[in-house]
Amino acid sequence: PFLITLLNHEVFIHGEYWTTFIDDTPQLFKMLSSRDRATKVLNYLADIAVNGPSIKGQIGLPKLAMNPTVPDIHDSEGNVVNVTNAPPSGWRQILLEHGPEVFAKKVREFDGTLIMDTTWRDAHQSLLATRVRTHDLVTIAPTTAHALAGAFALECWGGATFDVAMRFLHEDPWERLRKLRKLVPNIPFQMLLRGANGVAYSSLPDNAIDHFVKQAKDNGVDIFRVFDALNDLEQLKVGVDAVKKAGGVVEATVCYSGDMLQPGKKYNLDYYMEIADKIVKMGTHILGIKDMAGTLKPAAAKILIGSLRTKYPNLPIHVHSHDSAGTAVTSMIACALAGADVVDVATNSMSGLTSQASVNAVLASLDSSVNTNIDVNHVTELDAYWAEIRLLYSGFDADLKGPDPDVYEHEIPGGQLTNLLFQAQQLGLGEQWAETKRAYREANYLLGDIVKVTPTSKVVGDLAQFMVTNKLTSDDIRRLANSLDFPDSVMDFFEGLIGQPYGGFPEPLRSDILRNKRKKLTCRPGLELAPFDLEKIREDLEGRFGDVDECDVASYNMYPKVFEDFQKVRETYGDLSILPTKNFLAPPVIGEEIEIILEQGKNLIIKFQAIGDLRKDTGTREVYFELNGELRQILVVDKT
Ligand code: 3PY
Ligand code: ZN
Repeated sequence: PFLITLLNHEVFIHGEYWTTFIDDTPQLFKMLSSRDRATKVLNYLADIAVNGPSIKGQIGLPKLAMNPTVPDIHDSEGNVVNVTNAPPSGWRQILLEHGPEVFAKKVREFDGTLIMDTTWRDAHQSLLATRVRTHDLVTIAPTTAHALAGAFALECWGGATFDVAMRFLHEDPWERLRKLRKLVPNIPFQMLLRGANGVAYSSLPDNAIDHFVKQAKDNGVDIFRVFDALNDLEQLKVGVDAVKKAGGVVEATVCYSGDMLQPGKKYNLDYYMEIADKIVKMGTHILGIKDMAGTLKPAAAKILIGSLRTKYPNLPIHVHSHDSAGTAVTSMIACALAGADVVDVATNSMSGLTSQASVNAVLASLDSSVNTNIDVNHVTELDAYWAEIRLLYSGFDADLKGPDPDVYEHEIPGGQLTNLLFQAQQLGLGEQWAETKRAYREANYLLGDIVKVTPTSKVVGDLAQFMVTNKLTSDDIRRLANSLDFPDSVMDFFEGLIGQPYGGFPEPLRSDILRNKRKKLTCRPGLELAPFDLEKIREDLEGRFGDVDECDVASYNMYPKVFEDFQKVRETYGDLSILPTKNFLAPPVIGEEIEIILEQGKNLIIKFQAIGDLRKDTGTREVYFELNGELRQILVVDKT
């Protein structure tokens, strides 16, 4: 991107540049911010016209060659609902009016089963590599506000969506949140917060977590599902305290790992009841149960939720699951029957496999006398949009064909399962996949049979891939531990940077792996980290990137390098979230007309006309467009 600006700079065009030109010309970046938005979008279109699709991980072009259609939803008399009207009031109004305590109380008192729709976060994180863009969420948001008005919440933020938005989609996660919030004033928004890690992969100083959560709350998040990947309560508490300070709804969560009904399991009913007890003492508005791998069988769900219900009659219980083993619908029903107040579902076309249970399947499976606060016809109508979205993002869809019963053995979380499969498929080695799953199971046991979810799942995955690539067995790892070069995530884990695992670290493996390279932390990592000087960070960012706000500071704190790269891309391409997804993912074809809505009443009509010949001396091409009737040409470096 920087090169494009440089090449379009008049000094360069006139061949008058000097060797320190870039260093001497800081306004190269400044100049970019004054260029009009249209030119920036043209820069992007010109680049992909010459160099092909640019989004990492995409295989092939979208199977949908048009923009998805927003379906109509109908009221009980069969009239089309005008979704530009204000949506019916929902649970968010109760929250705003009465605050988190009363909200939680009313959720508990609700006579029926509520749903949370995960389509905007976990469903696409699990099925489409987290690639669903703001543009497509914003397009369906007004209809969703009407169709799902009675839902407990929409899960729409946090988890992997935060860094993927900046890293791969070149868009600002905070802008996504604000845009959606404006369009959905009635349904609570839920986010996934990784405790002391925020939305990153390891601990940050406590003040950075507080700062991040405050921005999230102020910009639109209502309910925070807070978990720690090792169920390390010290780590969890950092996130819980941050949400309390920010005034959000706390959903402190127990991570459920493996099938607790299998005899001899480390994580059994007693374990979960003990963790839940500590969470309740910590103070939470809602108790979350998070079955990230989909190993919570219906029979276990009945026992676990039933036991929690009996012990905590007044506490709302919210259950999350994945359908990797094919049991999510029955498990969610078992949870509802055992007394869960809220269960997680996804729209049909984005459900099943490694995602959540299908909303229609759950609604159909519940006894018809159970009130779900949801109009089943609206849910069905809404899904037509997502069926098209699934085709639009086909380039990120792993070729998973059905349930994986091996999940009870390897216990790979939903999102990671598709990711690892996708990688194995790209390598084209059928055998590689079975081997990866076996190695994952072995790696888990080597690490001490830990709870596996981001970021600990990455540790297990990295160790598994290390074993497969280097053809190492568990015995080899133990025997050679003090001479092998382990992945960083494995070193971090053994150092204690991700928290303390239940039952402690396996020895002598820990000492052998750490040797004298790393120390052994015995307290939570955040206690060793100096607080961030937020004022100084802000000033530094302002000096480098111009206008920044507190959200930018929070983005930088979570992912410094990703944020810096994102700023540079934005200087060149502007706000790419305004571009329809078809044109974001696929190069334009000659003669194609693209309509971009900048804001209400301000449209760009872009017609792609031609690509010029390659200039051998500079390796560039001119790309020709018509922009609102005027000819525009853009110079692009040909990287093909
Ligand atoms: C995340 O942390 O991103 C997860 O989805 C964990 O389940
Ligand atoms: Zn999940």
